[in-house]
Amino acid sequence: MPRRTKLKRILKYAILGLVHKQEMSGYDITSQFKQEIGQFWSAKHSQIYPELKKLTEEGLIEYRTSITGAKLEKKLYCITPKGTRELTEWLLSPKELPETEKDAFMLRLYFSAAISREESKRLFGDQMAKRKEKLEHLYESKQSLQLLEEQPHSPDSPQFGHYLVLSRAINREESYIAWLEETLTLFEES
Ligand code: FER
Repeated sequence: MPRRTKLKRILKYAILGLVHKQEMSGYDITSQFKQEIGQFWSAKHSQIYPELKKLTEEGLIEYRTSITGAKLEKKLYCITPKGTRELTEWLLSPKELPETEKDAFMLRLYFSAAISREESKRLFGDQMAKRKEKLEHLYESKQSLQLLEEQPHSPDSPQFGHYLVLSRAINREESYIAWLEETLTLFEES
């Protein structure tokens, strides 16, 4: 129960962060959760619209209505000064370390005495292939970021935050793969 409240609160800041960057429709915001942000912080379509309504009622965001077609209206949201204050307050108040993320692969390893060495090796091989695929995707994202801007690694770049999240993900996956490779050699040796 407390966990759910916490997640909802974080969604609030994710939305504030997005509309702080630029004016966005509900659809734009949902798309962001399907693409970039969704890679490390997922949110469902069904959570986003109620949160937008709530944030509007709280005066943290506001919208103007834009007419796009003959009858099509869409709401374009932007952050209010009060919303910006809450966003920056959240950015500046780091909390305790979150619980270690659930990892089903770790759980399988923990109990792997129940399967044969060959089967364990297959489990590792499968994990390695998936991690390598993820790493490839991350490298591609990093390349796109560099195409967008020459110096995303500069703290002055508007893409710097994106670059940091991406470089941390690459660092994590490279290290994970190195550990998988190292562990596979243990299977070969004994
Ligand atoms: C992105 C592509 C992938 C991105 C983040 C990720 C921030 C993945 C992050 C992770 O696995 O932690 O464009 O942008």
